[in-house]
Formats: sequence, C-alpha cells, structure tokens
Amino acid sequence: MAAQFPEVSKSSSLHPKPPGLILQYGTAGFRTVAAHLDHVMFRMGLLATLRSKKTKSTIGVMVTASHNPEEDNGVKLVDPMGEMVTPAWEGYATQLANAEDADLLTALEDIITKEEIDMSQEANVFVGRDTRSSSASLSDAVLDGVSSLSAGSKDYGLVTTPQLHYMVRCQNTQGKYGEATVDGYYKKLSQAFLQLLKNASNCTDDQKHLSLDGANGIGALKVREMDSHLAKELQISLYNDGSNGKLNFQCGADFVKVQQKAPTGFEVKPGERCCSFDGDADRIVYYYTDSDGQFHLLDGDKIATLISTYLKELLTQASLNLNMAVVQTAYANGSSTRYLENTMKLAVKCAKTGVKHLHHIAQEFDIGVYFEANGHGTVLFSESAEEKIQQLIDNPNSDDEKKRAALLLQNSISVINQTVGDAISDMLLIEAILAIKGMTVQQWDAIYTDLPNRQLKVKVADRRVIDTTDAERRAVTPAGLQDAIDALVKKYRLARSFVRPSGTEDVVRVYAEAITQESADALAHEVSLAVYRLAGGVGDEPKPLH
Ligand code: 16G
Ligand code: MG
Repeated sequence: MAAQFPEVSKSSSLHPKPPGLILQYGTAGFRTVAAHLDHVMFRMGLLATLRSKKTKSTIGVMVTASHNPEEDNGVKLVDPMGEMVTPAWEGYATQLANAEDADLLTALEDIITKEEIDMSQEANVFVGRDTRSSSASLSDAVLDGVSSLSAGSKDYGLVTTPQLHYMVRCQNTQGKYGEATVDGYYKKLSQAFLQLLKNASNCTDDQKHLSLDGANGIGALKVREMDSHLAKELQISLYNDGSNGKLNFQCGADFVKVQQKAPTGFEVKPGERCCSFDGDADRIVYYYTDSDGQFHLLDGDKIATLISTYLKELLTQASLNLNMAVVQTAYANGSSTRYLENTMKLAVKCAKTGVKHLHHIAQEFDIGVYFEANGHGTVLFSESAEEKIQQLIDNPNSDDEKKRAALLLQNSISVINQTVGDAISDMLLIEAILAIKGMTVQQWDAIYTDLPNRQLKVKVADRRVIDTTDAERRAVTPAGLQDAIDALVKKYRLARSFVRPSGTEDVVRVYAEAITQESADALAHEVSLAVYRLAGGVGDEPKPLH
C-alpha cells in the first residue's frame, strides 16, 4: 500500500518524528514547545486533506499556541462551517501525530479505510498562522503535508484564529457568510458596526475611546489594519502591539484574568475603558481602574450579560418570539448565573470547559450566547431566527419600532463572528452596545457584583483519577472526594466549589467562591487539601493562602 503515496513518504522524511514522542490533541488542538511540532504540522496537513475529501469542503488549519509563551506553538483544525473539528477526528489527529515514521502510511490508510474516503475527491485546505517566530516554518510544514497528497491550498499568512475560521465558513457557504478575504472580513464587520453606531446619539469622543492591549500578538496587527475601516467611530489606543514587547509576556487576556491586574506596558487612566486580547485574538476581557486605584475586571460573564440583555431588549421591541439561552461553564461567577436567571429570566445552561462544548449547546437555541469566564465566546443564531428577523424588515406592515429593532438585530448578527469567539468582533459588538445604551464601563460593571473567588492548582500523580459529571460540577471519583467538598462548602455562605482535571496542563484545578474573599480563599485551600489527600497529591501539601 505504501507505494500509493510516494510523495507522502518522500516529504515525511523531511519532517521526521522524534522517536517515542507522544502528544495529545487536547482541548484546543496540539500545543507544546515549537521544536517538537514540525512532524505534527506536516501530518495535520495530511489529515486536513483527508477531512476535506471526506466532507467535500474546505478545511482550515491554524498554527498558534494562543496565550502560551512565545516558545510554544500549536495547531487547531477547523471544520467546514468554521467550527472546531469534530471529536472523532481529534482521535485520528492523535493517532496520526504519534505514529512512528515507519508506521505513518499505515496510520494514514487506517483513517482512509475507516472513514471510507474517496481519494479521487478534490481537497482544499486554508492555512493561517500567528506571529510566533516558529509559525512561518511550521505552517510551511502543514502546506507540505497538503501538497504531498496533491490537494489545493491557500496560505492566508498572518491572521487571527477567528479570521481563519471565518474564511473557512465563507468559502464553504459560497460567499453567503461573507467574502473569504481579510479585507472582506474587515468590511463586513466594520460596515455593520457603523450601522449600529447610527443608533447611538450624542457619542462624545471620550466615549469613542478605547485602550487596547494586543498581547504583542496577531490581534494588534489586525486591529491596526482594520482601523481605517472604522471611520474614527472607535478610537483605539493600541498598547503591546508587538513592536518591542514579548508575546503574552505580562500582558494579554489570560494574564489580566488570572492576575486580576492591568498588563504591563499599559497606561491605565482612572475610569478609562480598557480591554486585552489573547495571543491569537479569540479571547477578550475588559477592565478599568477606579479613582481609588482599585482594578475592576469585566470578564466573559460580564460580557455575556451585557450582550444577552441587549439582545433580549431588541427581541422584546421587535415582538419576536425566539428562544434564547446563555451557555456558561462551571467557572461562571455565581452572581452572573443568578442575575441572568432571576433578574433577566433567561435560560442558562452549563457546559463542560472548552469552546466546542459551549458551541454545541448554544446551537440548540434560536439565539445561543456562549462565553467562558476567561473571555472566549460568541453568539449563534439559527437559520430560522435570521429568517424571522429578515421577514420583519421586509414586511411593509411592521411598525417603525419593530423595524428598527430588527435592523439592529441584523447588524448585530453581521458584526458577530458566529464560527468561534473572536476578540475583534466581540470588541466591536460590546463597543456598539455601550454606545447605543449610552452606558459607561462602570455602569456595565455595576449590573451585578462578582462573588469573591479563588482558583488553585493541585499536582497529583495521575489527574485522570478524577472523573466528573454534571458539566464538571461534581466529582464521581475518587470515592469520598465529592462528599468532602460538599461538607466544606456547607461551612461558608453563598459558597460553591468544584474540581476538575485540566485539559491543557498536568494539574487538577480547584475553583471556589463565597461571600467574602477570605472564605473563598479558605474554601479553595481546604478543597485543595481534600484533592491532595484523596486523589494522590504529589510534592508538598497545599499551604493556606493567608
Ligand atoms: C483551552 C480552551 C478554553 C478552555 C481552556 C481550559 C478552546 C479554544 N480553548 O484553552 O476554552 O477554557 O482550554 O483549560 O477550546 P484547562 O482545561 O487547562 O482548564
Ligand atoms: Mg486563544
């Protein structure tokens, strides 16, 4: 059989696998030190080609390690509608990446047989990359894989992760979703944004100003490119634009969220609206500092609340009966969930950590708003929701208020990147909502008050001994752990805690929230101790925080 793919054998020898190296297609693709990834990239070029033949569609491959350090890299596959690749193929990705060189063709043929792939079918692969110094040669390795199976490809070069997802969807909908070019992306989003802003009266220059931390990554480059499309309706001061700082180093959305402080290289004036992207611009968080110098974070939960409240108001004004839900994970602050359910009367669903899980649940609704607390999220609209909105706009009998609301909904849909969380798109939507509502960042922050919380990590011998259920909110194994957590939670007011094995690091993550920071810290520590004792902790016992 090997004779069938002479080009694959030949090219593969240029991308040898370090013998014995085992990697896993994790929550968001492969991710590790860049030096270990050349063979993985070549093979993901092969796999994307097979997936393209199987789906008779264009498939995307994005070279990035998101918020990881500059020295790392990674790769994610993008399915035909711009969503993350389907789980069965994540398994194939792992098999293919881990086959020793001599077994590569067998591993390839195994997938072809299992999936009954017609190798005469044409294939096309879109490739994009972030600004890491290793990304150019790694994306060349992907392209080598694609061409060794004689498939077509387009190299988009430097793009954000969500831009590549967007291109794939545009291509596979024959342009219905938009034009599959970076310029087409800017035009679609900015035109919708400018339409939305026509509904914002008396917006001062102060309100139009936003300070943005680009994490020294691709997002900064792309915001600069887009700037001329925004007609000064959004005036961005760009920091950490990559001109001298290091990617993700003491900056970016992950740093800000985890450290709960402003990035370095960033001048935060009191009261000023600021935001941070992560290294591949698929996450965003907002923040400001008050007159006492106190830092305030507006994370994915606050963003989901702002967006869902705004959409609900428009649905009411348009008298549109569409079912809408907000999808969160167990990390969502309890105050946000309570506010959405009790005050906004919205359906709230809880998904397992990882964008694909939230995306999947959001698809079950006419309008599914999904956000992880870390700032990754978007809004999905069903085809029938989009049709109903269009009908209202086209109907000569619709009154002005309904028509206005329907047009706002339609332009909001156009600003949103429905394929995946997109920092640029989310930023434009948030900025438009704040402008339309005449709302300051402080007023947005005041919608509800976050419960104090704490996240800790515990090292254990094998984190797989922890198995969870109920969207990771309860531990099924090891025996006794959940009972211990339940008993600890009972000691504190408004408390909640859960533990889960990380999908990206060799640790168990502990989350706790409670009425005061002291109780949240104490609870997180006590739960960490329970994990250490019951789940095979290694190294020193966790120490109290205070
Ligand atoms: C990945 C996920 C992110 C999730 C995080 C959890 C995507 C694109 N990214 O970065 O959504 O929050 O993993 O990491 O799915 P953890 O399992 O280490 O807590
Ligand atoms: Mg990212």
